[in-house]
Parts: sequence; C-alpha cells; structure tokens
Amino acid sequence: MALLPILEYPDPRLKRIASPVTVFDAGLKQLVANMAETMYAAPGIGLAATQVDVHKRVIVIDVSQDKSELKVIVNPEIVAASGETMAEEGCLSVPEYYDSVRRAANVTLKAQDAAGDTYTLEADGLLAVCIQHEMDHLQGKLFVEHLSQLKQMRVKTKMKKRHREMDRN
Ligand code: GNR
Ligand code: NI
Repeated sequence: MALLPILEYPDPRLKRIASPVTVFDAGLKQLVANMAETMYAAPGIGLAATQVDVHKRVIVIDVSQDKSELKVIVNPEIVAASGETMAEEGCLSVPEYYDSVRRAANVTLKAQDAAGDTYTLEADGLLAVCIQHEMDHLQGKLFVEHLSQLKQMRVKTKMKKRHREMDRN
C-alpha cells in the first residue's frame, strides 16, 4: 500500500471530470486500498480519486468513529434526493478552511463496489453530505464553489499564501 499526495486548491487538476470505471481489475483494487490508506492517514472521512490526480469515478468514505465502515463507491449515481440540510464541511484539498454548504438531507445512491457488483445505499446525516461532497469532486467541483465569490476569493488568497510558505520551507 502507499500514501498518495493530495492535490490542493486551486490546482487546475481538481477541475477535471472523472471517467466511469469500465475495468474492475487488480489495479482498481490497488487504487482503492491506497485511497483508503491515504484517507485514514490524513485523517479524513472521504476521498475522491480526483484528489489524488486519478480521474476515474472512484470514492472511498468512512464516517464511523472507529474506521470500521469503509465504503467503496465506484460509478456512483444519485437516484433519489430529498430534504435540505446545512452542515459545516471541510476538504483535504482545502486544508484549514470550514464553511456551511446546503445539500440534500437524504440521498439514495446506486454504485458499484471494487468487484463491479452493483448496490444501492440510502444515506442521511453526515454520510449523505459526504457522498454529495465526493461526487462533486468527480465533476471537478469543490465545496468552496458553493460559497459566495467573495468567500472564494478569500479562500484562494489564503491557499496561495499557504503554498508560498510551504515552498519557502
Ligand atoms: O474529511 C472530510 N470531512 C468532511 C466533513 C464534512 C463534509 C465533508 C467532508 S469530506 C472531507 C474529506 C474530503 O475532502 N473529501 O473529499
Ligand atoms: Ni473534499
């Protein structure tokens, strides 16, 4: 297994649109294992392949307290959504910035696992929010793009400062 570097906003590669997975091979299982290890190490509750510069429709999520409920989500589709929620979000690609985003409160997800088997999942609470956050990544969209232009400008400035400081060290 391996830890994968996570792209940070405003890296243009975070804007790429991921392609559906068509081959369910050992390489996919390796990617999933590496993404899970990277998510747990970060630590985060979700990770989209886009964030590790792999532009395929692959997500890992684990919202459990004890890291015991890894969900592998390949080729996700939201087939039903209802309600509305505003929750504070963060993103491994936008470190140290948190803000509230409006999302559907309940989603029904259709997806495949790493073996290619199709399943459906009904989610609410943090899991529903995380699914929507990760699926945005696969479309090249970050949670900060749900915020006002002024906030986006401030985040971009803050991130550029962070990267300048990182480059100095
Ligand atoms: O670790 C993460 N926490 C989080 C909290 C609230 C809403 C969404 C998330 S996802 C984030 C990890 C990440 O950046 N996934 O893309
Ligand atoms: Ni994110």
